[in-house]
Amino acid sequence: MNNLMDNTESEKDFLYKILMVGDANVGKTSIIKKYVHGIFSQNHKPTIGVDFALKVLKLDNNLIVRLQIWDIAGQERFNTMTRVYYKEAFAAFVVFDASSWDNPNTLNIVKKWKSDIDSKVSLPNSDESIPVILLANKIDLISTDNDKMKKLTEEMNQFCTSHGFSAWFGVSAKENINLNLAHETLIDLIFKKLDQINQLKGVDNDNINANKNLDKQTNTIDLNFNMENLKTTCCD
Ligand code: G3D
Ligand code: MG
Repeated sequence: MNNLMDNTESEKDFLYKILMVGDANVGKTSIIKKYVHGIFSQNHKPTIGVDFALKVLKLDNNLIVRLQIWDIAGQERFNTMTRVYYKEAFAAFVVFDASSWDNPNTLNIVKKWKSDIDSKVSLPNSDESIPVILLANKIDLISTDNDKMKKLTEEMNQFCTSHGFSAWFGVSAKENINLNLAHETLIDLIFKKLDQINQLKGVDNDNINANKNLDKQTNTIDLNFNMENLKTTCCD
C-alpha cells in the first residue's frame, strides 16, 4: 500500500523524569546548568531540597524526548525525603568528584547513593530497577595526569560491574566534557529497558513508556502527592 497515511508516522513525544544525585559539592547543579542552559557559573547558591530543569531533545523527525532532571541536594542523603523525590523516575545519575576519587570514602558514598536508589524506586508500573549511570565529574582537574586517569578507568570499569551501574563517564561541567554522551546513553538505556519490559509483557504499553503526570512544557512539576505547592525552577 502506498497512501499518505502510510508515510505519515505519528510523532512520539516522551517525558522522562531523571535523577541527579550525589553528595553536596560534587557538581550536580553545575552539570545540569551546563547541559540544559549551556552555562557554567561559580558561586551559585547551594541547592536546597530539590530543583528541576527541562531539556528537550528532538532525536529524529518523529521523536521528541523531554528530560525532566531533578537536582537533589546532597544533604538530602538517605533521609526520608529521597523516596518522595525518586518517585516515578526512569533513570538516575550518581555523581562524585573525580578529583577526590582516591579518598576511600568517595566510593563508599557512591555505593550508598546507589543502594538508596535501588531500594526506593523501580520503573513505573514494573519491578525493574531503573538504569543508573555513574558520573566522575570535575575530570578537568585530573585529565592531564595520565597515571591517575588510567587507574581511575580501571577501577571504575570494575566498580560499575560489581555495583550494578549501567555505565560510567568522566565528565566536566566546567569544560563540557561528555555531558551530551552521558545523557544520550541514559536515554538509550531507558529505551532498551522499556523495550525489554514491553516484550516480556507482550504489549506496547504506552503507560509505562513515559511519565504522564509531569508538565511537558515547563520545568514546573505536578508532584501529585503531598507537595502540591512545591513549584520551582532550576538553578537560579
Ligand atoms: P552540587 O550541586 O553537587 O552541590 P555544585 O555542586 O554544582 O554547586 O558545584 C560545587 C563546586 O564545584 C562549585 O565550586 C563548582 O564551580 C565546582 N564544579 C562543578 N563542576 C565542576 C567541574 O566540572 N570542574 C571543576 N573544576 N569544578 C566544578 P564553587 O567554588 O563555586 O563552590
Ligand atoms: Mg546543587
